[in-house]
Amino acid sequence: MKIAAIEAIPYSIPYRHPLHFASGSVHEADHVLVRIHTDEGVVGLADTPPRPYTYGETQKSIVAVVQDVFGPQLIGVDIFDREKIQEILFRTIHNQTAKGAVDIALWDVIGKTLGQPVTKLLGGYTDSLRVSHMLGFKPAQELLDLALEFRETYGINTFKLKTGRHPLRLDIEAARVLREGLGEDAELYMDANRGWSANEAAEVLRRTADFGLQFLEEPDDAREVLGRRRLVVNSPIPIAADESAPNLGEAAKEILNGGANLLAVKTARSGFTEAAKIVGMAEGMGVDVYIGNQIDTQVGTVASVVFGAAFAHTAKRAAELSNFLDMADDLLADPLQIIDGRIRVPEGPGVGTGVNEEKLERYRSDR
Ligand code: MUC
Ligand code: MG
Repeated sequence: MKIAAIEAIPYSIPYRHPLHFASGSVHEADHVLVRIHTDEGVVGLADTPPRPYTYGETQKSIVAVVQDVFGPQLIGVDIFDREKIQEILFRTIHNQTAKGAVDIALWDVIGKTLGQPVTKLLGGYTDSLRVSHMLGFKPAQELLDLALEFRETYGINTFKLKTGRHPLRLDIEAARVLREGLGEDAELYMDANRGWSANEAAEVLRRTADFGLQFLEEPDDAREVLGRRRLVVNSPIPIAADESAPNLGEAAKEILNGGANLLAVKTARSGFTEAAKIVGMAEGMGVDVYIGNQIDTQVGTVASVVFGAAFAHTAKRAAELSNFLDMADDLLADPLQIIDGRIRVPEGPGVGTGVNEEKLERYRSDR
């Protein structure tokens, strides 16, 4: 069975609650839906979030690279020749999320063709994941009110606090208010999106030592190698790499360089194929991972659930799966539900990323 056509459809859905963080903000999901058609009429789908501040991609660049670069090389290739497809995709450097979406859409095609859920083809470890919710920049009391509301409504008790503003005045205060208000049982960690210097991060770690934080993600710019290494060596909690480890090679380098001792794995930027390699590499090096969020829609989140639930190593920790709740609407045909703080993997064949066609018509911006 061969790839017959690849579509890259730009669309835009507003956010009810915009998300602000140290490296940018998101007011609307101006994403790209990738659709791959086979010569036998099977269609695979995946969502692509442009994150210019993280990967340098834009909605237009994603559409262009999928349609003009990947499309012509992939048409005619057998859907099961996965290694050949990887070689074609990785001939082009960068374009992380565009490659990720093509890979996930192809897995969707494979699952649908075989009549199997992709989560089982990947590993089939479990049927649901525990959810962690990402809290953007807001005054401390508003953050606590929101976290309490999420706990009450969805049973979520793990929160990632976006930091990287003013470390002493805003970030530490927000963490303190959350810990006091949520109590000892809540899992809490911080992500500064490179907003601090290594010294500021060290100061935050000293002052939050008794807050029971689980880990600290991307505190500073990992390219400042010695500062980052010093942090990792001296930190009482793991230092996680997110945007400093966007692919297999960089993830390996960060661990070997001593720039991180925990890894965020994001299907949006790694697809399933590269993400699985990152997980295997991390496991072999004794490094924990967790499923991160690329500010995903429900379509993107389903892919994270499918992948995260497939492996023991990714299912261990709570996964960042709930930021679609901030969106005004979504394309996913069967809306996701968070019950008792967990999301279940879809049961049907493929990835489960089927979209509502009427909504796609309404939100697509290429007509
Ligand atoms: C995260 O963990 O950093 C914010 C920017 C981005 O690219 O992803 C998000 C979440
Ligand atoms: Mg991050």
